[in-house]
Amino acid sequence: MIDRFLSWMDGASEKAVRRTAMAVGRRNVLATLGTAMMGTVLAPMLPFDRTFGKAMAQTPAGEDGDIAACDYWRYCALDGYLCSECGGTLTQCPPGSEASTVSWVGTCRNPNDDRDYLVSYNDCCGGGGCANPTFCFTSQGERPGYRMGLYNDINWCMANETKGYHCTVAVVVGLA
Ligand code: ABN
Repeated sequence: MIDRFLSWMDGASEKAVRRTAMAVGRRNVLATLGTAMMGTVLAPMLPFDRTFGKAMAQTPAGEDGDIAACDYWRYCALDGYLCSECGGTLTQCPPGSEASTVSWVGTCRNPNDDRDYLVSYNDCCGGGGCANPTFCFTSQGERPGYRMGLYNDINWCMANETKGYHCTVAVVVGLA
Protein backbone atom coordinates (compact mmCIF):
# COMPACT_ATOMS: atom_id res chain seq x y z
CA MET A 1 0.00 0.00 0.00
CA ILE A 2 2.71 2.49 1.08
CA ASP A 3 4.85 1.37 -1.91
CA ARG A 4 2.01 2.22 -4.29
CA PHE A 5 1.50 5.61 -2.65
CA LEU A 6 5.23 6.41 -2.83
CA SER A 7 5.47 5.44 -6.48
CA TRP A 8 2.36 7.57 -7.19
CA MET A 9 4.10 10.48 -5.40
CA ASP A 10 7.25 9.92 -7.48
CA GLY A 11 5.26 9.92 -10.70
CA ALA A 12 3.28 13.02 -9.75
CA SER A 13 6.34 15.05 -8.71
CA GLU A 14 8.24 13.95 -11.84
CA LYS A 15 5.34 15.11 -14.00
CA ALA A 16 5.20 18.43 -12.16
CA VAL A 17 8.94 19.01 -12.57
CA ARG A 18 8.74 18.14 -16.29
CA ARG A 19 5.77 20.46 -16.79
CA THR A 20 7.62 23.32 -15.05
CA ALA A 21 10.80 22.67 -17.03
CA MET A 22 8.83 22.88 -20.27
CA ALA A 23 6.96 26.04 -19.27
CA VAL A 24 9.96 27.90 -17.79
CA GLY A 25 13.04 27.78 -19.98
CA ARG A 26 16.51 27.54 -18.51
CA ARG A 27 17.35 30.94 -19.97
CA ASN A 28 14.29 32.39 -18.33
CA VAL A 29 15.40 31.12 -14.91
CA LEU A 30 18.96 32.38 -15.44
CA ALA A 31 17.68 35.81 -16.53
CA THR A 32 15.44 36.09 -13.46
CA LEU A 33 18.27 35.03 -11.13
CA GLY A 34 20.65 37.48 -12.86
CA THR A 35 18.19 40.36 -12.47
CA ALA A 36 17.70 39.56 -8.79
CA MET A 37 21.47 39.41 -8.21
CA MET A 38 22.11 42.69 -10.06
CA GLY A 39 19.28 44.33 -8.11
CA THR A 40 20.83 43.22 -4.83
CA VAL A 41 24.22 44.62 -5.82
CA LEU A 42 22.99 47.88 -7.40
CA ALA A 43 20.15 48.88 -5.08
CA PRO A 44 22.43 50.13 -2.24
CA MET A 45 24.29 52.32 -4.77
CA LEU A 46 21.17 54.21 -5.87
CA PRO A 47 20.86 57.80 -4.69
CA PHE A 48 18.12 58.11 -2.11
CA ASP A 49 17.50 60.05 1.06
CA ARG A 50 19.59 58.27 3.67
CA THR A 51 18.54 60.70 6.38
CA PHE A 52 15.21 58.83 6.54
CA GLY A 53 13.24 62.04 7.00
CA LYS A 54 15.62 63.59 9.52
CA ALA A 55 16.09 66.65 7.29
CA MET A 56 18.95 68.87 8.41
CA ALA A 57 16.69 71.82 8.96
CA GLN A 58 14.61 69.80 11.39
CA THR A 59 17.40 68.72 13.69
CA PRO A 60 15.97 69.14 17.19
CA ALA A 61 17.37 71.81 19.49
CA GLY A 62 20.37 70.61 21.43
CA GLU A 63 21.50 68.19 18.73
CA ASP A 64 23.30 70.81 16.64
CA GLY A 65 22.80 73.87 18.78
CA ASP A 66 20.17 75.85 20.64
CA ILE A 67 17.63 77.21 18.16
CA ALA A 68 16.37 79.66 20.79
CA ALA A 69 19.76 81.41 21.00
CA CYS A 70 20.86 84.10 18.55
CA ASP A 71 24.35 82.59 18.29
CA TYR A 72 22.90 79.36 16.87
CA TRP A 73 24.90 78.74 13.70
CA ARG A 74 21.99 79.00 11.22
CA TYR A 75 21.21 82.51 12.47
CA CYS A 76 24.60 83.94 11.48
CA ALA A 77 23.06 86.47 9.06
CA LEU A 78 19.62 86.89 10.60
CA ASP A 79 17.79 90.14 11.27
CA GLY A 80 14.38 89.37 12.74
CA TYR A 81 12.21 87.61 15.30
CA LEU A 82 12.43 83.83 15.72
CA CYS A 83 9.38 82.08 14.23
CA SER A 84 9.99 79.08 16.49
CA GLU A 85 8.77 81.32 19.32
CA CYS A 86 5.69 82.50 17.41
CA GLY A 87 3.92 79.20 16.77
CA GLY A 88 6.11 78.27 13.81
CA THR A 89 9.37 76.33 13.70
CA LEU A 90 12.94 76.97 12.67
CA THR A 91 11.89 76.46 9.04
CA GLN A 92 8.11 76.88 9.02
CA CYS A 93 6.03 80.02 9.29
CA PRO A 94 3.39 80.22 12.05
CA PRO A 95 -0.11 79.14 11.00
CA GLY A 96 -1.94 81.94 9.20
CA SER A 97 1.24 83.55 7.85
CA GLU A 98 3.07 82.89 4.60
CA ALA A 99 6.75 82.83 3.69
CA SER A 100 8.12 85.84 1.79
CA THR A 101 8.73 85.13 -1.87
CA VAL A 102 12.06 87.00 -1.69
CA SER A 103 14.63 86.56 1.05
CA TRP A 104 18.07 87.38 2.36
CA VAL A 105 20.60 84.58 1.98
CA GLY A 106 23.59 84.24 4.29
CA THR A 107 26.58 81.92 4.40
CA CYS A 108 26.96 80.24 7.77
CA ARG A 109 29.60 77.85 9.06
CA ASN A 110 28.14 74.73 10.68
CA PRO A 111 30.40 74.00 13.69
CA ASN A 112 29.31 70.34 13.62
CA ASP A 113 31.00 69.62 10.29
CA ASP A 114 33.00 72.82 9.68
CA ARG A 115 31.31 73.39 6.33
CA ASP A 116 29.68 76.55 4.99
CA TYR A 117 25.96 76.46 4.16
CA LEU A 118 23.67 78.86 2.35
CA VAL A 119 20.84 79.82 4.68
CA SER A 120 17.73 81.55 3.38
CA TYR A 121 16.07 83.96 5.83
CA ASN A 122 12.46 84.23 4.74
CA ASP A 123 10.20 86.62 6.57
CA CYS A 124 6.76 85.27 7.45
CA CYS A 125 4.03 87.62 6.39
CA GLY A 126 0.62 88.20 7.94
CA GLY A 127 -0.97 86.07 10.63
CA GLY A 128 -1.50 86.99 14.25
CA GLY A 129 0.95 88.77 16.49
CA CYS A 130 3.53 87.14 18.71
CA ALA A 131 4.24 87.95 22.36
CA ASN A 132 7.87 88.77 23.18
CA PRO A 133 9.75 86.60 20.67
CA THR A 134 13.55 86.71 20.67
CA PHE A 135 14.93 89.30 18.26
CA CYS A 136 18.23 88.37 16.62
CA PHE A 137 20.48 90.75 14.74
CA THR A 138 23.58 89.02 13.47
CA SER A 139 23.47 89.91 9.76
CA GLN A 140 26.95 88.56 9.06
CA GLY A 141 28.10 89.71 5.62
CA GLU A 142 25.69 92.63 5.52
CA ARG A 143 26.82 95.91 3.97
CA PRO A 144 25.42 99.42 4.50
CA GLY A 145 21.99 100.44 3.26
CA TYR A 146 23.21 102.10 0.09
CA ARG A 147 24.33 98.67 -1.23
CA MET A 148 20.74 97.44 -1.48
CA GLY A 149 21.45 93.90 -2.64
CA LEU A 150 23.74 93.42 0.37
CA TYR A 151 21.46 94.99 2.95
CA ASN A 152 19.27 92.91 5.26
CA ASP A 153 17.33 95.45 7.30
CA ILE A 154 14.40 95.04 4.97
CA ASN A 155 10.87 93.74 5.27
CA TRP A 156 11.04 90.87 2.77
CA CYS A 157 7.24 90.65 2.80
CA MET A 158 7.21 93.64 0.46
CA ALA A 159 6.93 91.31 -2.54
CA ASN A 160 3.99 89.39 -1.05
CA GLU A 161 0.30 90.16 -1.22
CA THR A 162 0.33 90.38 2.61
CA LYS A 163 3.05 92.81 3.61
CA GLY A 164 2.85 92.72 7.42
CA TYR A 165 6.04 91.30 8.97
CA HIS A 166 5.59 88.53 11.55
CA CYS A 167 8.92 86.69 12.10
CA THR A 168 11.80 85.09 10.20
CA VAL A 169 12.66 81.44 9.46
CA ALA A 170 16.14 80.09 8.67
CA VAL A 171 16.17 77.43 5.95
CA VAL A 172 19.36 75.67 4.87
CA VAL A 173 19.28 75.63 1.07
CA GLY A 174 22.55 73.84 0.43
CA LEU A 175 26.31 73.88 0.71
CA ALA A 176 27.94 77.21 -0.05
N1 ABN B 1 13.73 91.03 7.66
C1 ABN B 1 13.22 91.41 8.89
C2 ABN B 1 12.77 92.82 8.94
C3 ABN B 1 11.44 93.11 8.84
C4 ABN B 1 11.02 94.43 8.87
C5 ABN B 1 11.95 95.43 8.95
C6 ABN B 1 13.29 95.13 9.06
C7 ABN B 1 13.71 93.81 9.05
